[in-house]
Amino acid sequence: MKALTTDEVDGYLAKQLQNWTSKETAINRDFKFKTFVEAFSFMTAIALEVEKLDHHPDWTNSYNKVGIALSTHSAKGITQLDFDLANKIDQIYKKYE
Ligand code: H2B
Repeated sequence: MKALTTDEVDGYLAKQLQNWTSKETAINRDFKFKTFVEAFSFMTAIALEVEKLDHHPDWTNSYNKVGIALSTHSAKGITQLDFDLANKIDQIYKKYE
């Protein structure tokens, strides 16, 4: 899959994914939870989805915080797959908000 241009990425973020920002070659969002268990449960739900999609996040976890960066390693940039996954992750997060 082909990497999107900066303009394409910025356009998509402005119109459809306002909670995400682009930095270098990834789109990013930070999530916060009440507890570590909630944060880890969120990560577990995402893990099951990304295995099905065969598209995986780069992420960090510190107690009740999860930071997610999405990029398509094989394309060395951001592709439609990253936006699809970001939408899925936002859907999953709704259960915790
Ligand atoms: N995830 C991401 N984010 N980018 C990739 O290029 C990628 C992946 N490639 N998950 C997949 C796995 C590939 O390595 C396997 C072999 O399909």
